[in-house]
Amino acid sequence: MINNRLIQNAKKVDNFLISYLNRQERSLLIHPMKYGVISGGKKIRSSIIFSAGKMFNLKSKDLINICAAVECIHSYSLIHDDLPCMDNDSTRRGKPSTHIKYGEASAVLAGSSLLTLAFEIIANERYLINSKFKNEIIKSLAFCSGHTGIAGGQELDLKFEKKKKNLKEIIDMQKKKTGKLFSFCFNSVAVLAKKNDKEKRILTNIGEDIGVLFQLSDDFLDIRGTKKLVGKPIKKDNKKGKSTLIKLMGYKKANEYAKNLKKKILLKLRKHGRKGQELSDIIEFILKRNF
Ligand code: GRG
Repeated sequence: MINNRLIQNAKKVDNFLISYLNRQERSLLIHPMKYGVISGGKKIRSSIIFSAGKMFNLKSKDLINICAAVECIHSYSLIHDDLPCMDNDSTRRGKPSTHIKYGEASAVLAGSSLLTLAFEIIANERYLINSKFKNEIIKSLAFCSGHTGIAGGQELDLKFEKKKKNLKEIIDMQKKKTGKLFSFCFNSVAVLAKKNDKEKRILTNIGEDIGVLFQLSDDFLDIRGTKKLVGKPIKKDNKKGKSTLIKLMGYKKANEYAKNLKKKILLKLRKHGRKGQELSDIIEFILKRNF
């Protein structure tokens, strides 16, 4: 079952991060960093990396650093997203947000340290992949995280609040805010699988589409989820005037849009046959999930 696979993968990445951080010099920020990144969250981006890697027979030992780096960036973005100057949320993953537990200054610093840790984990000399691939992966992670990616998308998301935005503007914002990290997952797998530029583009586009699908399911959960299962406050998008596809087209049409997007993604994965099955199961999980 896919849920068990997600749990196993999350544990694998948690264990990697625990031993990685344990090998580092102690610092005051280790606690808020661990609090923000370990033992919490679905770590679905890591499962996507492992399952996309299976399509090309990649070994999990060659993917684990990329998974850990992605989870550091993702958790960093959540720690900063919860801050009072951003979405101002006091609960995350069923626990007090990092700034509630450790204070704002420590949350900012722990988030920033997770960002830099992500790059260190990939650049690390114990990560034995071809150095040309390493460079390409580091460059791609920077592109997806900064102003051309997650941070840029977050800026748009905040600027779009209480404004009327069209479909193209909302999709563009979501592709950056949520999609870019998913497209990084695919691009890094494509690099390690020695794919050509055209194949890389096809794979990174699938990642971006998965990001939009994931954001849609996150927005559905804001409406129909429970705080207990989702682990964060719900029914906030409407209050904040967030520009979502649900706000633009209504729940029913947004649901149709999501189903069609899911079909489109699954169709693209079909050419990988049985090797793409686990990834297809994750795509199904994304729309069905209640956490
Ligand atoms: C520069 C990386 C960077 C960040 C600063 C705050 C910020 C800019 C970006 C926020 C991006 C953001 C919060 C996107 C939302 C993506 C999303 C739907 C998150 C929920 O992901 P899940 O469900 O969370 O995978 P878990 O808790 O399971 O890890």
